[in-house]
Formats: sequence, structure tokens, C-alpha cells
Amino acid sequence: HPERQYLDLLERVLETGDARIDRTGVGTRSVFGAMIRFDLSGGDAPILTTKRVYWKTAVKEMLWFLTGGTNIQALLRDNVRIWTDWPLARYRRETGEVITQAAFEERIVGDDAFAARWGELGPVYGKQWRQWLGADGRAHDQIAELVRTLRENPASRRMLFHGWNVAEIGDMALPPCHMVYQYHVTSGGRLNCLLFQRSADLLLGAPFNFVGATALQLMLAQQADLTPGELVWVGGDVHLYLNHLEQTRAQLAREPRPLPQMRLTRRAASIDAYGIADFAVDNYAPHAAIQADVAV
Ligand code: DHF
Ligand code: TMP
Repeated sequence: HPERQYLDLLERVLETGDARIDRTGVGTRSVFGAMIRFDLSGGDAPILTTKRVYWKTAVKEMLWFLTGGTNIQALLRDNVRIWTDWPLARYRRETGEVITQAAFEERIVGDDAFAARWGELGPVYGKQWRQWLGADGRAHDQIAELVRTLRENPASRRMLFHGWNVAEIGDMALPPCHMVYQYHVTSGGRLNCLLFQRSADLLLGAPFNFVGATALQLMLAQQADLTPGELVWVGGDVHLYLNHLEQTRAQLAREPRPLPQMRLTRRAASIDAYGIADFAVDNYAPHAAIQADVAV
């Protein structure tokens, strides 16, 4: 079962991970360097079954990246709350105000000026993917360029986009974790993806990253008249937070079920024309969700 690769990695990090204090102060067990290969060619999608993964949230996040957006207002209007913690922490730190997450989110959604001031994550994923600014001031749309090359020169070895804009790292709420996406087209017209993720929160973040990368691979394949091939996930610092160890043990005690399938329900006119309603997942019957706190 493909999910075994993930479960084996969970177990390896749990059992052999190097214990260290990390940036968040929570502490992790960490291994360096890991690879998981998922075969998307038969329609199966790496949406974990040993816990429920909110795949629509992960797809909406990927669609938001593609819009070039970097403000959480658009996410919250779409009911996606996974990025609130970082602007909220900054707001509390800089104003000293006592405010609940719900009240903060409500202000971001309803008050454009407030959102502009406090909902910005800085020049994160969407900005770099769609508008990487060169030294000459010219903006580079890495996604449009990728689609063009997939169509016109699929044998290219230069089909990738990158989030790690060294000059702008300091202005980002978080430097990119899922950092480089490289693509490869086989002679049979299969589109492969290799995602390099420099830092992976294996319990909480990585399952979302598998789904986001899959959704993107489906869209790119459709846009270039290719079929999805392999998704190769490579992790750099792959870690478990010390407050996730019980949840990890609980998940490891579960048996994986057959993977669901993800498909696009229509052909979109361009890479910019997809919405969440264009994605369908069939036969998803996971074990129950597992609650875990995200380290901020
Ligand atoms: N920081 C850390 N420490 N770990 C992360 O995974 C992470 N991910 C970020 C930003 N910073 C991060 C962006 N992605 C959740 C999932 C992905 C994500 C952020 C948060 C999360 O909390 N998932 C929960 C709840 C899902 C939901 O409410 O929809 C989960 O159980 O999967
Ligand atoms: P870092 O910048 O100190 O590496 O912290 C980022 C944390 O967020 C780290 O635990 C990895 C995790 N993360 C993911 O696993 N996936 C993601 O998509 C994002 C944004 C973060």
C-alpha cells in the first residue's frame, strides 16, 4: 500500500529522529532526507486514509497560491483557517491586544483596511510563483512559463518553479517549506512531479502538501494534454513535533484503507480558471480525524 511509505517514515522519525529544540520552541524529532513516491497514473491520490485529511482545504490553499495572493483574507472568505495563526501571533505581539482567533478572522474578512494591515503574509508562495521580481524590475510568472514549456518543449530539463527568493525571505511570515516543484514528461506523455520540501511537519503539514501537489499536477497535466504520472516527494528536515507523538502512535496503530481517487470534473480554459468545484474525490473512507496543535 502506497501509504505505508508515509507510515514507515512516521515510524522512523518517531523511533530514530534526532531530538532538538526548533524555532518554535516546541521541540522536534527530526531525520534529514526522505523520499516518498506516489503513482497517480491510475487515478489514485495520496490523500491519507489513516486519518481524515481535509482535502478541499488543501486544494483551496493550492488554488489560492495560483491566484498570486498573499493575504489570508481570500482564504478566510473561502473558509480556510490554516494560515491564521501567523498573522494573529504578529497582531497580538505588535498591538498587545487580547483577541480571539474568531474575532480576528471576522475583522480580516469584513474590514479591508484591517486585512491589508494585518492579513498579509508577505511575498510568500503566490507572489514568487506568479510575480518573482527580477533585479531589473520585471515580473516573472513562473507558472505561466511552466505551462508554456510543458506544451512546447516537454523534453526540457528546466521545467520547475521555485519559492526561495533569497532577497525577500526576510519579509515573509514563513520562508517557503514546499519550495521547488520540478516537472518531467515521459515519452508516453506522462507528467511527473518532484516536490522538494525543505522542512516538513510530518503529522500536520505534509499530508496537506501531498494533496496540494497532486491537485496542481492534475491541473498542469490537463492544461498540457498530458496524463498524471508519479509524484515524488522529497523532504529535507522531516520532523515530528514533541506534542504530536501520541497522535503519531495512534495513527501508526491504524490499517491503511484503499486510496481514494481525485479527478477534475471539467476542462478549464487555463491554469487560472480552476475552482474548488472542479475537483472531485471518490471512494474516500478514511479513519477518523486526529486533532493536533500546530506549532507557530
Ligand atoms: N507550521 C507548522 N509548524 N506546521 C505546519 O504544518 C505548517 N503549515 C502551514 C504553515 N505553518 C506551519 C500551512 N499549512 C494545518 C495544515 C496545513 C497548514 C497549516 C495548518 C492544520 O492545522 N491542519 C489541521 C486542521 C485542518 C483544518 O482545520 O482544516 C489538521 O488536522 O490537518
Ligand atoms: P521552519 O520555517 O522553521 O522550517 O518552520 C516551518 C514549519 O512549518 C515546519 O514545521 C514545516 C511546516 N510546514 C509544512 O510542513 N508544510 C507547509 O506547507 C508549511 C507552510 C509549513
